[in-house]
Amino acid sequence: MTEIPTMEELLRDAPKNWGKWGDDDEVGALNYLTADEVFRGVRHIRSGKVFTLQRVIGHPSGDPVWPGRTPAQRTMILDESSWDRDDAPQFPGGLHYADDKIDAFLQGSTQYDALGHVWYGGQIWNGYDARTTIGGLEKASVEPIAERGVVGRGILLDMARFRGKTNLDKGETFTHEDLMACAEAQGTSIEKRDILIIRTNFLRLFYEQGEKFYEDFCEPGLVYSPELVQWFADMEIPNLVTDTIANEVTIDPNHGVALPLHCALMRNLGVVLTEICDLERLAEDCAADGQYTFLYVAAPLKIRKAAGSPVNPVVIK
Ligand code: UVW
Repeated sequence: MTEIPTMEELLRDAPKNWGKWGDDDEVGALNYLTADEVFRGVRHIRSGKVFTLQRVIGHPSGDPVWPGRTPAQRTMILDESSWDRDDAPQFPGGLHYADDKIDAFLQGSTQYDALGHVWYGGQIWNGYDARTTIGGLEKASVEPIAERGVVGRGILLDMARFRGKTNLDKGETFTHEDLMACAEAQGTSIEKRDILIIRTNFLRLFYEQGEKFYEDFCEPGLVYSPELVQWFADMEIPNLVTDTIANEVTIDPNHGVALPLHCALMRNLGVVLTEICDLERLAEDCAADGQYTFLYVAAPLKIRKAAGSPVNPVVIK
């Protein structure tokens, strides 16, 4: 077997947007989403139909997470059974209420990754020292993304439907050229600065298979090539949104490296990644009315120093 290259070797000549938006930038390619991009998205609202893209937390069949993470746990703190207890708080007038909390990986449900979420070679997005992640991200955390919000023209690329499948298979790959062909088959085209929303419906298998889903874990998705990375740079793609856990084929079949696009897109170009979305209702509607472009709006939570945040993105058609 040929030797697996390091990320540094693989991405030695890869393009970078470091410094493009200043030495102190923390939101990367989201800078492309100017007011003009907001209006371009708004011009694609036709019917006023609204779709939310978050997967429910607490699905009866469990919640899909990246191996090693655990699904969010919700705990009831106060409910109707609590108020007879001696230690229950008392409020004048007989007020009772329900309280609960969740213990959750910030990347353990539909989520925005901060630009400082992945790195190699000791540097994160914009060249910041990776040691700034110790104890919490001092640079390129999710907070600046949450502060600015994400609004622009979204385009659904229904790769599962394009390939005539219910869902893409384990390890199945596609390229930027496939995305363009998919858009064309849908009667549209990918434009510069579009927010790309890719449907594989792969997580259907998680709900069907449970723990077996993690055997030989390899999600389908975009596959690394220098041409694909250059295309993302040239197209000024601000945000890549998918319905898989990690937005790209888990192990690049050509080099054996795990998640190289996280590094090439997020760390080097500042493309923001959004994962674990539920695109089913939106995809059904797009197939029915033939409208695959729309206004996309998302705001992760403002969590200081966090590497990611849960989110419920909204699409308006
Ligand atoms: C990793 O980067 C490991 O996971 P994700 O981007 O899916 O949160």
